[in-house]
Amino acid sequence: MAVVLGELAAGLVSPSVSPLTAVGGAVIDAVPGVVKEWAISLFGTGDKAALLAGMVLVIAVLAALAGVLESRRRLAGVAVVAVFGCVGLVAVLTRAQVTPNAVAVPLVAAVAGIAMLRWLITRLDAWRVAGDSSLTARRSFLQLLAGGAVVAAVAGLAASALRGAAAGISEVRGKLRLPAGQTPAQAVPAGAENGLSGMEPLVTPNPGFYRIDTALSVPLIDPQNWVLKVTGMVNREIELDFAALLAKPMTERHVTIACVSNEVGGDLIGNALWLGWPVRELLAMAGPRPGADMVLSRSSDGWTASTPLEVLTDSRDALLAVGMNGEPLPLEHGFPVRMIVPGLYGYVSATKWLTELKVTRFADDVAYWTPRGWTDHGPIKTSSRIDVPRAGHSVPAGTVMFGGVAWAQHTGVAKVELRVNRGAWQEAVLAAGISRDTWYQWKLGMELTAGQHEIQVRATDDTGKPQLEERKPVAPDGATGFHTIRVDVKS
Ligand SMILES: Nc1nc2c(c(=O)[nH]1)N[C@H]1C(S)=C(S)[C@@H](COP(=O)(O)O)O[C@H]1N2
Ligand SMILES: [Mo]
Repeated sequence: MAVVLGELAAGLVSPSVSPLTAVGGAVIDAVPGVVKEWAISLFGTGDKAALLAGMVLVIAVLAALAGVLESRRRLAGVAVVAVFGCVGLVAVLTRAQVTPNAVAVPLVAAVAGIAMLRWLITRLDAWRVAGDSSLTARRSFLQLLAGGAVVAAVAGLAASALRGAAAGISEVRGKLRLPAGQTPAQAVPAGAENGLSGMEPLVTPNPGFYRIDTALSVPLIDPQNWVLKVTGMVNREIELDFAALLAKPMTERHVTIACVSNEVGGDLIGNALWLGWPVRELLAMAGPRPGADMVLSRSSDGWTASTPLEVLTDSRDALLAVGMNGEPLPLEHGFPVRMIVPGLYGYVSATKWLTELKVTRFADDVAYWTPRGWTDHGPIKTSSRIDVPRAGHSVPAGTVMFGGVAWAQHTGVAKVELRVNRGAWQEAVLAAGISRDTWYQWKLGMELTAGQHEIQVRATDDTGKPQLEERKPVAPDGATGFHTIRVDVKS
């Protein structure tokens, strides 16, 4: 009941941070990289739901513990609830979005929890003294228990309705009209899709786009209140609001972004049509000072990424993106503004809910993941994936069609090859790419006899560099190895 009242109070006075999301956020920040990797590999994009379920379980156990302790010894259970409230308070204080109001919330929750615990124990004691036969004593305890449950349920509904004020931001987003790209996207060439059934779409639809971030609740930013600050080693600090950003000449680009936690053959990668203003234009207005070599981008919830200044100022069209596949950014993909940088993993470039660009040096500043076991630079590694047929499926003997994707962002894919049971490499038919910043589809028909076969794929980039064969884990800078599947060929 205390936790739910806390969420309700937060919804009323500090929507940006609640005790539950603060504790969850602090857990996410505190767990070692290996645990994060393990969570992502086990739960994938359901990692946040899994964390919340775990927290509910821990809260239930603590509540039971507080009850048992308090019924044995006065104030022992109260102490558990008080410590629990302090944990919430400390977590709230560590959040970037903390406000004076937010600090009061865990205190209110703890006081409510302690009061409820004391009432319950008093009535339980009265029931004990009166003896099991006393129906009134028993009823009085059970009524309070049921009352608490009802309060918690109603408060929970109210809190989620307030959270639905997210709906307010959704509505603002729904009404937003984005300008057309003055520099339109490259046309998707004919034959960019290999035509095999079972392939992922060449351009990933927004609802199916992978989501990875440390935000337990999606930051809700009204574009009216959004400003981007350019700070640090610049000749002129800049503040840009949303209307000013939308008035800039926009560029549209297909870019395939990927997560450094993507395992070989994994699905933490997607290709979208992004609309935005090139970051280099904004940086040119600010005028980076000599010696600067990095831009530390920051989100409204305090997450940061370190991107080489050079990559943001060269001709690759790193964008301050406002649009994704013809719509404003979805809330969970960074509404209203995020960065999209061709060629770099998301953790060093793709800051969602963007609020600040600090021009600085790698020697002076570190980004969120750097002290957690990941490198400060993160170019995407050339890789490839087999999507058809699905691993483990059986297919009839004869010509078996294989298909998949390959990527070498900002360099381009030159060729894709497959081999059966570690035999000779056979070159696949590479479809036309949209650009070197996007993935390419490929296909290859191979004659296979009945039995189990191991199929591997590798891509070679446009400079002639083949994808690395050595199997390496995702930390510290991205997995390597060949995607390997087994197919069962039936005679
Ligand atoms: N604010 C914020 N931006 C973030 C992150 C984050 O945790 N917080 N995660 C990054 C990582 S690790 C990746 S892979 C991409 C994923 O972008 P997507 O969720 O839109 O696919 O966002 C990046 N931007
Ligand atoms: Mo990522």
